[in-house]
Amino acid sequence: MELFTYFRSSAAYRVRIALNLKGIEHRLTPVNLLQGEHLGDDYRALNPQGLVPALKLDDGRLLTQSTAILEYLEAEYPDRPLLPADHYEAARVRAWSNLIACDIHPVDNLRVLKYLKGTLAISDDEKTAWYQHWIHEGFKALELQLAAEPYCHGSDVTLADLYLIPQVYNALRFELDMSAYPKIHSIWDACNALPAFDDARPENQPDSTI
Ligand SMILES: N[C@@H](CCC(=O)N[C@@H](CS)C(=O)NCC(=O)O)C(=O)O
Repeated sequence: MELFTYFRSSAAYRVRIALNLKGIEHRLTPVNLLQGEHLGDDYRALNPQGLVPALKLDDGRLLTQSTAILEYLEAEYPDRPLLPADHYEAARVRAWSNLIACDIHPVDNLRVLKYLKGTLAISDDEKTAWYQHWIHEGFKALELQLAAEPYCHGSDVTLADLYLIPQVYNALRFELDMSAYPKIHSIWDACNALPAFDDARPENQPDSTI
């Protein structure tokens, strides 16, 4: 498989972790968001939305949207499950994942920040305040719900961890005060101790120095 990725893309980071955890052979093809490669014709031919990630399967078929990609990988490679077998517990894990994917990530995305800064002319401080506000809103609710022993749902890594860790990376990058989120912080430490997560970290990507 070929994953179109950008080292700091949290949506691509989720998929990188899943590919590692499930032991799926793949190669990474960087798409430089800062240079606008995702908006060019070549990449839009793969994903007309102009967003990373995109996943090219071995037979050439393409998938977009990280949540759809993760669902596909979960269905095709069930040996290392990322959802609890119990349907209620699986729905809780999906709820935490959606809290991040639907309620935090989209409003803090690069194109939103560019619009706020470029079109609406907000200051850098206002941009940071916006960014941190939406993470705090989500993390406050997550902190109350997560098991954190040692992962989001307890003793097994689940999809929720794949969504949380990239979001914490973003939070730390924007110097968010994490002191109110001890559970989230301990999950961050526990996950990063696993090779599948460590290998997927932005700083360990081939395009991190470009
Ligand atoms: N819902 C999409 C979001 C994808 C997304 O927003 N990717 C970001 C990077 S994390 C991106 O490509 N941003 C480019 C931009 O905002 O211009 C998914 O989960 O795949």
